Amino acid sequence: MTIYTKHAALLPLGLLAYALSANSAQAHEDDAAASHAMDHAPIGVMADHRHSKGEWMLSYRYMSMTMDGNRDGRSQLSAEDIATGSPNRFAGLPGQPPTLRVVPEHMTMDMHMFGAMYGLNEDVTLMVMTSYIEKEMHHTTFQGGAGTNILGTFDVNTSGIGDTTLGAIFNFDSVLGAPKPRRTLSLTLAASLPTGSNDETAQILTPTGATPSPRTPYAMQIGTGTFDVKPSMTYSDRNGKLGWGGQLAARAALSPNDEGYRYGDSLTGTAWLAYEPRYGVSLSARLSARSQGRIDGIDPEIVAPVQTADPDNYGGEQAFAYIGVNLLGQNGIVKGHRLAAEVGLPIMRDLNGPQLETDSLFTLAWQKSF
Ligand SMILES: [Cu+2]
Repeated sequence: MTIYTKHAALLPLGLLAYALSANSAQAHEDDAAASHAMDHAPIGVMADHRHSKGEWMLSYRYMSMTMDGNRDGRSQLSAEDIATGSPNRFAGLPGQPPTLRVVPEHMTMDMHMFGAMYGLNEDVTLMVMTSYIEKEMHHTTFQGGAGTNILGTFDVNTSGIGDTTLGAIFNFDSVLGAPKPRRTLSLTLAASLPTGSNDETAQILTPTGATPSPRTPYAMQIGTGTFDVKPSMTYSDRNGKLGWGGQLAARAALSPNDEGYRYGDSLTGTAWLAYEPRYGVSLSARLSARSQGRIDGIDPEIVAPVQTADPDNYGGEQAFAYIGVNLLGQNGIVKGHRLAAEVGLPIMRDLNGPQLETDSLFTLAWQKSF
């Protein structure tokens, strides 16, 4: 619950901006050329909009994800279920028990994402995005090779610069036929570059009580180590105070990384509705669904009786529902600044498990064009 306390403390910033900008709002209401809060998709959607020729945008997003408890497929598993019933793929190697004896029970990921966009012309917007990522995973270690005696618990923390995305967003509005002022269709072609590390190490507690510091499992690495292609297609439209849109986005690694593996390909679809109760404010509801494959290949340095060390325990199908708000400041120091927040909760999780399940997603962001 501490994570919600932290987020709740940030929300007054948005309300402050709203209060400061609440005056001359009416003046822009009927101006078709004016920027609207809903010109941007809900903030959890990336590469959703374009910029005019010569226009820059800088952005900062704080994104947080919490995971608590495990599941396999759609069924939840307790730590004891996993310690006694989930086979260890490394069983038979020296010191490796027949079942998983170290169980991740809780994880948080905090991401600070920095982005820039630039309108090359009316048809092409360039973008670059990178991040600083912090991960924490809490584990329980069961004693020896069998039974449910708990030996102890330990936390693993990793952090660092994440992978970097470079891309271009192309204007495909004309595909939709006769132009409408607020209707857009964009095709994004982007590449993810492996600027994040994938050889992080951390101290662990083994079932025998040893405390070595091996390479951490895949889930605790910061980068993918691979060059990925990330195409996406985004549609948006509006009519008066109501807006809607959708995006289909894929990601695929071109080849295995230096350690011998690549993350599974993913496909994400999302659709949203937005409502503008007053100028400068947009409220949104969004659904997303994502499918991702297992890790392909294996890092030979990652060997441990823990689910996260098994490349097969990655990927699956998940769907989330979100509510969000976009604010576009009107006056004084917030004029032209965008603030946005979005909270997501799971509605379906079918995981290649045992795997930690995602329980909440949160994004808070600032954007400014000039
Ligand atoms: Cu932008």
